[in-house]
Amino acid sequence: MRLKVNLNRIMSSDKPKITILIATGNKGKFNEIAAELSDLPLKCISLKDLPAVPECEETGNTFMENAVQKARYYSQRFKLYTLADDSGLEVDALGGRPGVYSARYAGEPCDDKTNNEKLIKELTGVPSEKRTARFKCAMVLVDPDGKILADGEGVIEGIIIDVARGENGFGYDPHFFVPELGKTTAEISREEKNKISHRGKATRKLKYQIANILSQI
Ligand code: ITT
Repeated sequence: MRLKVNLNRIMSSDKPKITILIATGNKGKFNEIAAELSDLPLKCISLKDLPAVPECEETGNTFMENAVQKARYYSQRFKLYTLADDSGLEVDALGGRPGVYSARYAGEPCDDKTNNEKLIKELTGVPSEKRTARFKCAMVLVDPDGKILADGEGVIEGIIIDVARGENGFGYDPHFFVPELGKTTAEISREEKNKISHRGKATRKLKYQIANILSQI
């Protein structure tokens, strides 16, 4: 209850209280996270607003390990409050792959197109009832010294379809079909995706923690 009161008060204040670096090189991710946080008194900036630095290595075995690694790396570089997410697709028929390797599934160099082509090729002959999959997202906010202030995870279940559908979103969205919607996550708006997606769920978990932090500033 106390958290709710704080959240309402915080949301009604329009002057940014802190700047948060959303540390991702992925524009689709940035837009989804910034939209979800847009009613908090924060200034969200991206890596594109800052001088270029070498990309963070991602050597963790879990999404959360990688999210923490990215957030700490960029917070230490820029001395800013930093939010990072690590996310990916787990496909049951592929033993959970591509998982933490989702961004580079097709090997280097790769992009959404080559990653999707590899995914569909690997699922050749797998019937639709065995094409169950999920997007997972782990997200963390650290302070300028790398101390974890907030964290959260989110999941969305779906099925991988062969033929791409929709123009929105990014990554594997055109092949990720959500049975309850009868649509892929590329066929819905950013607002609709945020309501149900792994990233939307993780961002909302952080949002309440961030609002609480802001209420004390
Ligand atoms: P940063 O590390 O710079 O944040 P990235 O794209 O490399 O950007 P990840 O390492 O977290 O990010 O890899 C996530 C990959 O998983 C992403 O590139 C997509 O291929 C896939 N993915 C994650 N969330 C997705 C979503 O909402 N829709 C479609 N594909 C998604």
